[in-house]
Amino acid sequence: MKILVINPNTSTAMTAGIAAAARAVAAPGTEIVATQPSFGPLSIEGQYEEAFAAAGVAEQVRLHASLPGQVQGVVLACFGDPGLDAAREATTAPVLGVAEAAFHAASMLATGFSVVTTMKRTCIIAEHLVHRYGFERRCRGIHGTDIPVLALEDGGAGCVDQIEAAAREALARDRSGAIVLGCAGMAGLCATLQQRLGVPVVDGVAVAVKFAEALAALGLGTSKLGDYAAPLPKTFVGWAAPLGWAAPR
Ligand code: 2AL
Repeated sequence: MKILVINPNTSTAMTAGIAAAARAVAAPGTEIVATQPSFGPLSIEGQYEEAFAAAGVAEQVRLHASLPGQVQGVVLACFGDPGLDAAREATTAPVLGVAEAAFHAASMLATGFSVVTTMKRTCIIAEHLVHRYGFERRCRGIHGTDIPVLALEDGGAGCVDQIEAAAREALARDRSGAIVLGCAGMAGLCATLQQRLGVPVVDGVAVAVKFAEALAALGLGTSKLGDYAAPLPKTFVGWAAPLGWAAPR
């Protein structure tokens, strides 16, 4: 099966790191196709940037996943899950956001989890996601490290001690049993952190790939009944003109 992994930011180094993390967990018969938007911010650390990232996700889904059977799963590899609902309208494949997938996985591994993320300002965005997905009773804290996303571009080895320290403090302060990594750029650090911390450390990229594989293998895709129905055929203007939904699709 083919899984489209979209890095919603435009850092090609981060796309490569996310692709490697996805391929490391993918089943032998799974092809990972990693991509990123053709426009938008190099990293996503606020809501202005996230607005562009959501449009970039819609662009990539339209280009690579909007025809029936084109891919069997889609993973959005940014912790804000930008454009998740738009992506689900635009494809019949299952679409997994890394935050939503990580919250589900962590909730099956511990009664409560803590999120350790990048810039402190993104904590409120993550908090909105916790509410949106209904994980208020499982998420016991969201902790910013003020590590810039692009410091994780090369895999983030230089940041691992700081993330470990924040995770230790979170586990103790929140009385949590698991850590959710709050940035797709942290994917390559997951095994090291789990080994050091001795608790489940959940990287959303890995669990989203495995959930996508499982749903696709079960023949499950995004519902087209209701608000995830395909977009209406419509003319788009300006730079988005090629991305409008065409009638025969
Ligand atoms: C992210 C992420 O995963 N990628 C990105 O550019 N920003 N999220 C975050 N909380 O830093």
